[in-house]
Amino acid sequence: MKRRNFLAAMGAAFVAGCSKIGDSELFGSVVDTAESWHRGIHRALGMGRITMAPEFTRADISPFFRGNGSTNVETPEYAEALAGGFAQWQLAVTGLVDNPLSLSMDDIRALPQRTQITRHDCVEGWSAIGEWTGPQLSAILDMAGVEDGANFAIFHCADKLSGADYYESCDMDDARHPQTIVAHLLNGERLPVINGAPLRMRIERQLGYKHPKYLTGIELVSSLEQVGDGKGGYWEDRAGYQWYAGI
Ligand SMILES: Nc1nc2c(c(=O)[nH]1)N[C@H]1C(S)=C(S)[C@@H](COP(=O)(O)O)O[C@H]1N2
Ligand SMILES: [Mo]
Repeated sequence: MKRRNFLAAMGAAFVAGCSKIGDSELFGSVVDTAESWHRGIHRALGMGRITMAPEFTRADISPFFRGNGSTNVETPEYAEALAGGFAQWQLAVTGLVDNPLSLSMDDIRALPQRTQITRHDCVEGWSAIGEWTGPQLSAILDMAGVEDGANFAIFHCADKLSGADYYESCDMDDARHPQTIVAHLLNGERLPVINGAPLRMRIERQLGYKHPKYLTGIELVSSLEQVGDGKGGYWEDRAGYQWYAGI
């Protein structure tokens, strides 16, 4: 059964089960909004285990991984960075951390690496399978030392879409998930510009817009309200896309 259908079936079973206790406090708090319900059921399905996104084989890799949204960064700084092989690119780790970091591409490549072949699902109705490599975000967070009170990771990007900064965020469960990596390779090669060179997030249990490209910074915050328009991401702020886009 496809995971999504499974989720829908479990959701229906859950609602059916809960309608018997329809006015209990638990029911009210869990189904407060469709979104917290989605997050709740997604997590509850894990039954305390970490749920992994499906992984595929090399034979499944799409011949071409299209670019979507921004497919370049239209600044002189980016053009210069590209020309220089991104040797000067820095990933800043800031906010609620004991040791703010500024990591070079060499620093990123020197960390233990994870490689995973996953399917990217865009809400616009296309999917592609690719092999991504990079350090787990959890390792970077451990180096920085996350402070108490950090509830979300904000991802800052170099590009603008229609004049506004692209950004995204996730909670600490997704930030520390084993398949959440800071990817610098696609199918064994350095990231193409269209796919977010030199760094992009892979947060594999989430829909495509939750995988920010052209990554420049990771900021640990207590609340999403202080960033952008406060809904946790570029598309969440503008188009009402769900913040918790679990698949
Ligand atoms: N910085 C940045 N990240 C982004 C976007 C973007 O426009 N800018 N688009 C998002 C969307 S909607 C999708 S589907 C994927 C597309 O990734 P791809 O270009 O590698 O296919 O990137 C996501 N991350
Ligand atoms: Mo997308």
